[in-house]
Amino acid sequence: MERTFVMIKPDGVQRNLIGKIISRFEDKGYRIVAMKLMQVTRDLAERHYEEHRGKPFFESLIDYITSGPVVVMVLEGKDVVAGVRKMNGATNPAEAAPGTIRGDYALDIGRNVIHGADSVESAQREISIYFKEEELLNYEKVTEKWIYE
Ligand code: DAT
Ligand code: MG
Repeated sequence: MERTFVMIKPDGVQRNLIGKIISRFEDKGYRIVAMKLMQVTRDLAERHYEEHRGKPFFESLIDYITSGPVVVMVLEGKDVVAGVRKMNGATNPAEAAPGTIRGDYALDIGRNVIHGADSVESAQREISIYFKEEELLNYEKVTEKWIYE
C-alpha cells in the first residue's frame, strides 16, 4: 500500500486546525500509520526542503517551519500521494480551490498550513527524515473492507 508524508505546519497547530485536518484524511479513508507532535530544528527543516535551498523564499520557509510545533504523520492508502496533494490544494492558497485545505484555511503562500510529499520517492525520503522504522505501525482497520472493494 502506498504511503505519504504529511505535516500540519506551525500555523495549522496555532490555529487549532489539527483535529479538522486529521478528520479530513480519516474521512477520506486513509490510515494513519505514524504520527507525532514535534519541534522541527533548522537542520531538519533544511534537510526536508533541500530542493529549495538558494531560492529567495528559503530562509523565510525555514523560519516558518521552525517557528512552533508541527504535527507530522504518515498516511497509507490507495494513491495516497496524489490524493493528499489534491486535498491540500495549490501551493499558493490564493489559487487553491475551495474545498481543499489551503483553499478553506489559508490566504498567504508563506502560511499555507499543510505539507504533503509530491511523489512516492519524496514521501520515502521525507518519512525517513522524520520517523524511525519502528514508529511506522502495521495494522488493519475493520472499516477497510467498506472502503476498498
Ligand atoms: P508544496 O508545499 O506545494 O509542495 P513547494 O515544494 O514548491 O510547494 O514549496 C515548499 C513551500 O515553500 C511551499 O509550501 C511554500 C513555500 N514556497 C514555495 N514557493 C514559494 C514562493 N514562490 N514564494 C514564497 N514561498 C514559496
Ligand atoms: Mg513540495
